Amino acid sequence: MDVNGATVISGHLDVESQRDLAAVLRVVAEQAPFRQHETRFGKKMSVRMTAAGDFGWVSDRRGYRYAPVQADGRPWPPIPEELLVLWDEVAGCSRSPQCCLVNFYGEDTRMGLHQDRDEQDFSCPVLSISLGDDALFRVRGVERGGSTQSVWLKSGDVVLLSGKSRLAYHGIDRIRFGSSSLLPRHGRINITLRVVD
Ligand code: MD6
Ligand code: FE
Repeated sequence: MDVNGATVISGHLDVESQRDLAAVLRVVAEQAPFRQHETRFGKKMSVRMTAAGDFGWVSDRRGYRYAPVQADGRPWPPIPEELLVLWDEVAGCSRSPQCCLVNFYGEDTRMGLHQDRDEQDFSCPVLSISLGDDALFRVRGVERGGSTQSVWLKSGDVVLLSGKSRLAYHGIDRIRFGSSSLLPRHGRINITLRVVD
């Protein structure tokens, strides 16, 4: 499905793969705990984040940036094999992902409209995977004055921002807390894979 240029592959992962991914992410979170970052304005973001790969993504009063190590100096854990396989299947990119960002959305968590443009090579897509509760995903058209289109993302859906839509503004307006039973305490996990440098 095309949503203002974003490719939404509904139901790409079956429930078993979703459970496997949730389990490998628990291992990632043991080595790199979820954190609620501050923005440069000193406000806490509502999403909780962690990462795997050569780079993670951090934000604090100095602003946001990719970082090769965690705040405590430990390296980020490796990107789980399952995700590297998924990238090879659907990304259509010869380079391997260097950052796997993991966002956790609890009740009343949202993500404002933003562009993913801190990477060097926009010919590589950003691939996202949704796990857990449904989320209202909004994408703005890339044409001048483009209007926004929204879609409810469900657990197991995959989204690709590539080509013309690579720099499209997008965000999460809200989640339907408790709509999925994949995660024991509900909420939503979004995984994004990207090539950074
Ligand atoms: C989310 N997704 O689904 C937020 N970015 O929670 C993103 O910010 C995103 O879905 C780049 C490409 C695909 C995405
Ligand atoms: Fe994004």
